Amino acid sequence: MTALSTGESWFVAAMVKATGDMWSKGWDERNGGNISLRLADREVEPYLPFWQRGTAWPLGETMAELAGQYFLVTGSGKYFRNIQLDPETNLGVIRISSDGRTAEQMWGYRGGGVPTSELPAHLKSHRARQRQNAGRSRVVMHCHATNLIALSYVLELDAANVTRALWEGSTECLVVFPEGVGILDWMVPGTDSIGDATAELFASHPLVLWPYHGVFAVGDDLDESFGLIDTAEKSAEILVKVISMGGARQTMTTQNLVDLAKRFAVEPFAAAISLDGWCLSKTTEALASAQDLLHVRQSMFGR
Ligand code: 2HA
Ligand code: ZN
Repeated sequence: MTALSTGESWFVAAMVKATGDMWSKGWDERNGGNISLRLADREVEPYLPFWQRGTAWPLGETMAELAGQYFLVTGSGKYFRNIQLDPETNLGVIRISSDGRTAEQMWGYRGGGVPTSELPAHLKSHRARQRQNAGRSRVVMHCHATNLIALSYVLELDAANVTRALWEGSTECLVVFPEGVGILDWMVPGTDSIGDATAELFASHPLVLWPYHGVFAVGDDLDESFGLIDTAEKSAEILVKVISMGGARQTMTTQNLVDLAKRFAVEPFAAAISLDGWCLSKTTEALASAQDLLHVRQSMFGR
């Protein structure tokens, strides 16, 4: 039997393309970002004779529902910009053991690598989506999209408000992510708790914002999850420019958004469509007016 090279598989090629594009976008500095892609049994079958079960990493929580599933996952501490140079060192395939307690190394992570530190968030999110759509969502993608992170410092951090802002930032947004963006409080990354909180939000949103950190997306494939982040990030960039130019002087109305949803037959996130625009964080406004007062006092009284 001639050896079938996993490095030349469609799934490794697709991951190389996605991570290279994400690096080029500036979303994945250093070892920032991580991706998991679920592989169907029929897709791994031709490669199984050439894989060898290696290290078994214990999972924080038993994942019985994912038992026997295969995932292509970026390696912990690995740089997206290097994946194209050496996929077998920077990526790996894991199989969730039959008892759901460990992730077994099947391919990759050459030289002692391990799967991403965000593996709990990935696996819990896959599980949540599988409960919902019988496994159609095969990708969980995380990165440090610059403008989405920047917005998390100024927008009122509420799912409806952030969603509404992004919808108004660009006309295609409501059509691309009608279910809106979920948002967490700031939490320590790489933990079971942030994984649980993220997975819970994926039950109702395809995008989840981690304030001051980055964004998570789920999608049927790498193109879809990349496209979701790309669209939201583009809108965030526009909003950053608009806010930097002193704020919007005109924008889409609620009726415009309703008409858009009707034309493209999507059901928009009710809490966001019922808002009358979006707002900056009250804390920021309070801080800004306190600073203004201070400036007035300083200019009037010299102290
Ligand atoms: O993989 O992005 O959140 C590094 C990270 C952790
Ligand atoms: Zn991160």
